[in-house]
Amino acid sequence: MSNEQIESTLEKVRQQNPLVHNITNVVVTNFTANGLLALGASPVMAYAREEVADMAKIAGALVLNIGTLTQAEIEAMLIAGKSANEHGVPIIFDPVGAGATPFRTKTARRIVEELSISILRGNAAEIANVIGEEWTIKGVDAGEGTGNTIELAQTAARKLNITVIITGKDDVVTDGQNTYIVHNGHSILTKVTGTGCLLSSVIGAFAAVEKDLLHATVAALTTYGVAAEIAANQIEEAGPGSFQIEFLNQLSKVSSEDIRELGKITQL
Ligand code: ATP
Ligand code: TZP
Ligand code: MG
Ligand code: MG
Repeated sequence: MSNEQIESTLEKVRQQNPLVHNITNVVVTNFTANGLLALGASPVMAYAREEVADMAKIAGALVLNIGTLTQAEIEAMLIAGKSANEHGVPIIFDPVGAGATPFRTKTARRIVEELSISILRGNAAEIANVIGEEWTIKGVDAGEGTGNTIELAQTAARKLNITVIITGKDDVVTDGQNTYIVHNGHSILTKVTGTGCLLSSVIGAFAAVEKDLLHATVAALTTYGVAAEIAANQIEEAGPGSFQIEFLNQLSKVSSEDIRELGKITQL
C-alpha cells in the first residue's frame, strides 16, 4: 500500500467527517471524543437500549469497547451491533481486558459470535483470549507472552474471518491472507490511558470512508503512529501530560508530507 493511498484516505476522513458511534468505557470517553474531533471525524457516544439501534444505523462506523463492561452495556452492544449489521455499518471491536476475568472473556467471545464484526483490535493477550489461545494478561495491559504475534493475528483472522490488528511496539494488520506491519508509534503512548481505545475509534473513522478494510486500517495506524512520533518530538522531555495534549494537536495537523516522510510500513 502506497503512502499516497494513505494520504488520500486521511483526506477523505477530514472531508467527509464520518459519524462514529462509540459504546466505550468510562475511562476514555472524553479523550476518544476529542481525538476523533481532532482527526476530523464526528464522535457520538450513545448507550441506551432505547436509542442505540437508531444511532448505529445512521453512523459511518460502530465501535464496541468492553473496558468497563456492565450487563446493560452488553445488551446495548448487541442491539447496536445487530442494527449496524442490518444496515451495512462496519463494526470495530476492542476486547479490552479479554482474559483478565471470565466476564470479559465470555462477553468478548459472545460479541464475535453473535455479531458480524469487521475489525478486531487489541493487544496480543486480548486477541489470544478472544479465540481461546494460551497467553498471559494482567488487568487491561498486555501480559508478558512471547508468542509470535504475526501468527496469532493470522490465526485469529482466519478463524473469525475478519480483519485483525494486534498492536504493540509494531502493529500487525491481517485479513488472514495479506499481512502488513506498521512500525510507527512511540513508547510514550503506553503512558497515557486510552491510546489503544482511541486508536480503535480512529480505525472506525477510516473504515467509515474506505471499504477496503485492510487499506483503511493501515492508513489509520500509520496516521496515528506518525502523529504520536511528531507529538513526542515536540514535547521533548516534558512527559505524558503534555504528550496527551500535543497528540490531540498533531492528530488535527498531521499532513500528507509527514506521512510521506515518516510512514513506515512493511508488507509481508
Ligand atoms: P495495552 O493495554 O497492551 O497497552 P492498548 O489497547 O493500549 O494495549 P497498544 O498496544 O498500547 O494498545 O497500542 C496503542 C498505540 O500505541 C498503537 O498505535 C501502538 O502502535 C502504540 N504503541 C504501543 N506500545 C508501543 C511501543 N512500545 N512503541 C511504540 N508504539 C507503541
Ligand atoms: N480500565 C478499564 S478500561 C481502561 C482502564 C485503565 C482504559 C484502557 O485503555 P487502553 O487504550 O487499552 O490503554
Ligand atoms: Mg497501550
Ligand atoms: Mg486497550
